[in-house]
Amino acid sequence: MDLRQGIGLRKLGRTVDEFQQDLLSNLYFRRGTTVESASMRDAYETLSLTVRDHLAERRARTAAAHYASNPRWVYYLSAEYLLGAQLEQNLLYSGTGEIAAQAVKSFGLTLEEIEELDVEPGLGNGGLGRLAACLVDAMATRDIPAVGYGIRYDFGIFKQSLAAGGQAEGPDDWAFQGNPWEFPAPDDRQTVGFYGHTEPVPGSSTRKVWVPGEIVLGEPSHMLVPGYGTDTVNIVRLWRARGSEASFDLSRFSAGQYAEAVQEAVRAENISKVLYPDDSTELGRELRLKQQYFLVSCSLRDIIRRFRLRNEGWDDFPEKTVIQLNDTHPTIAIPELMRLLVDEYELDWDRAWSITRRTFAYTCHTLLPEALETWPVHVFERLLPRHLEIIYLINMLFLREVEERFPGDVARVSRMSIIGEHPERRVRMANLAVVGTEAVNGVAELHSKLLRETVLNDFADLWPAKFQNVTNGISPRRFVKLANPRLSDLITEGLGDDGWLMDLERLAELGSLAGDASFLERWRAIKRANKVDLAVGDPDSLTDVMIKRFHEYKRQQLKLLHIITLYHRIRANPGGDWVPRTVLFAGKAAPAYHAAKNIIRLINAVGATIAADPIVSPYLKVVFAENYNVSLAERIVPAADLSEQISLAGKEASGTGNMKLALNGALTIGTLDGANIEIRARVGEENFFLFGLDAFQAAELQIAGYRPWEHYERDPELREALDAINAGLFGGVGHDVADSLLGRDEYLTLADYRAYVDCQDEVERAWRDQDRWTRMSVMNTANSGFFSADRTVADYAARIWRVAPVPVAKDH
Ligand code: 26W
Repeated sequence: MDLRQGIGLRKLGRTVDEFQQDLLSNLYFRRGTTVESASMRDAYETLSLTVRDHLAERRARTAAAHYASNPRWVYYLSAEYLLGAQLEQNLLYSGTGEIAAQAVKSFGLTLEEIEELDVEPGLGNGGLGRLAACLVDAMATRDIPAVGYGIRYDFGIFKQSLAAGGQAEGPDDWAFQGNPWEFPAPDDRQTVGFYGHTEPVPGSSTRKVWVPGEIVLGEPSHMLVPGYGTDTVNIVRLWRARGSEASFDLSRFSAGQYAEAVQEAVRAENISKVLYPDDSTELGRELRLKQQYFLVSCSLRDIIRRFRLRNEGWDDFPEKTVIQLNDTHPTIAIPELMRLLVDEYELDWDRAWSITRRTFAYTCHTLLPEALETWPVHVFERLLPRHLEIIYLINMLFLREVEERFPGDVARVSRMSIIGEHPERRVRMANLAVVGTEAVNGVAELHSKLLRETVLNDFADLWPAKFQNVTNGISPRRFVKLANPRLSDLITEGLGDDGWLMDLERLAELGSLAGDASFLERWRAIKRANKVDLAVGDPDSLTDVMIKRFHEYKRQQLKLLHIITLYHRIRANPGGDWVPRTVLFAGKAAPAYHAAKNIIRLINAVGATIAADPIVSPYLKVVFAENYNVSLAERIVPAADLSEQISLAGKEASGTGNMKLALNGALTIGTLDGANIEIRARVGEENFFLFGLDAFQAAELQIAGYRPWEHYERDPELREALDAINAGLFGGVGHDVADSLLGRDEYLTLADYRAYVDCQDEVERAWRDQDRWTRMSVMNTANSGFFSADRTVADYAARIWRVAPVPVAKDH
């Protein structure tokens, strides 16, 4: 029996009876209890462990295949992962869904009631974190050897609740009851240093010894990332900070100084205590940089440990390793690899730099200047003194290259410098990321174009070939198959098999059914049934959905102005033939982002006013679904008729909610921003509701001088809406929102108001012809196959990672 190949392992139940046996033995042997005294928690843990075993068995064969083939690895470094609830996914990916349902039934339970206990690890804020989860899912599905590295925050994204219509935040102790989906691996602990000073190394001009002032431990635990329709199971390895053994001061404890005795351990654990809930504004908190370095230091040591298991010389390192930086958050990895290669492995600087540059790639996920991270030099000096020295040397050699290429162009040199001088000396992480990587990509065509032409233009001039685009994608398994089983079954029936789940462009074949009346009837019935399940409003009303983080550039405030306009129109003509509409908002605002929180408060105030209005409420309903997360998205997306993607053109890097909604047959009303442009190009202009300024026009208007007041004066409906807010019509709430719109209106909300409202009238005209609407809906799903994360990963693999799939032998 060759255990290394994992062959000959105890067979896992594949029949209902065998699965029942496995459940019982796990209840006894791993939960230490019996059926009689088992709790629902026991049922959840037992079922999870039983399903996990199926994936772990595949994991063993995957690890064996990867070890044998010594492949080129993709390491995805991300400060955030929004993995979603695991049980339902793993039942699907392990192919045990049916037998599990039967087996638990024999214990008088249903999968649905057990899944209630399946919390989702909310280890992310929004788009960036969820994209990371979709990409690691697609890497496994494409048999790409990969590891996702992240931080195991004790507290994830805050729990949102509404208090008096405003957002209240509560701690998210997601693993309070434990987490059956992770494998702690304390034996792979790493040590991480902070603070301290550096000392020269006699005889070396580049090497230094760093003497940290503080040491913490990084303890990993990994979660399995199964591929769909394949036996590959990759992992996500999440690091948790622990105090070193010596961190507990027994003498102080026995002296009764209990808090002091544990303060060092607490200080250490604070590093991975909580996720920073900001998704667009860098706060520059030192603890955040500590988190980023903690993630990077642990991960690079683990990557090097894995490399040296199968490889000798360092020159192979960039051949066997590609590290993708998910935005600038893990960029400190570049000077950290230099420190390890030069200081610890004693490579000379140039060789180390050549290895480092060829190892890393950087994905930028934003265009907002305030989201581009820069750290005060004095913070770096204190926290990471050796890294600052290395950054200075990298910068000096880099600027020499710039001066050679653009002689005398002092302004360009200071723009490109990794160190910004004014108003204070700061380390520009985006500049460092571009200088220290082989490839830089945006996440949608417009975004990548704007990166090349604006934010990173100087670098694109210097290294044009380095800049790429890889348009985002989503996992069709989670956001179609699991979220919308009714639609998935109809698609599989229409296409003849479920191969589309791994080859999403096959959805195009649905186009031929768009003219089939009975198919359209069933398509419409499924949407209605999903709306009944969601139960937020009249299932026959137009379900108008805006689900995403709150930010002024995403313009939830514009949707609000439309709602108030409808309110006035209906009150002005109570008997009118109005299209019943349910507007559903969901999303969190960063706790310190007061302008966004004011918009949430006004949405709920307007919703309450409408609900209490006997004239309007029969036609219009505004709902705010609390605590938006991956699981809630899976419930809302299948029930949406209209997808709101109304950001100011040039601001939304890509969007991924737009893709999920289009794939589930929602029609998009949107601007020419991010991936909206590519969605419209693929689904057809006739199947997309376009409005507003494009990115060029918006920039022009801001340069030319924008006076929002003029739109107020010129447009009576707009004036009526803003006056209503200022008159306190909605519970006296919203003055701050109205003031900012009539003041700066930084995101041209008033400039796009008229075009948006007129476009919404177009939407209503289309909705009145349900056959036409349903055909448009089918064409959206049919032509959105491009937005599969599998295609996104195939693009990264071909153009940036240059990796090949490693097949995993099927189980004998
Ligand atoms: C420094 C604080 C901070 C934290 C997170 C700044 C910026 C971020 C993220 C980059 C914000 C984010 O999630 N960006 C979103 O990334 C998605 C995936 O690529 C895109 O689809 C969205 O358009 C983009 O807003």
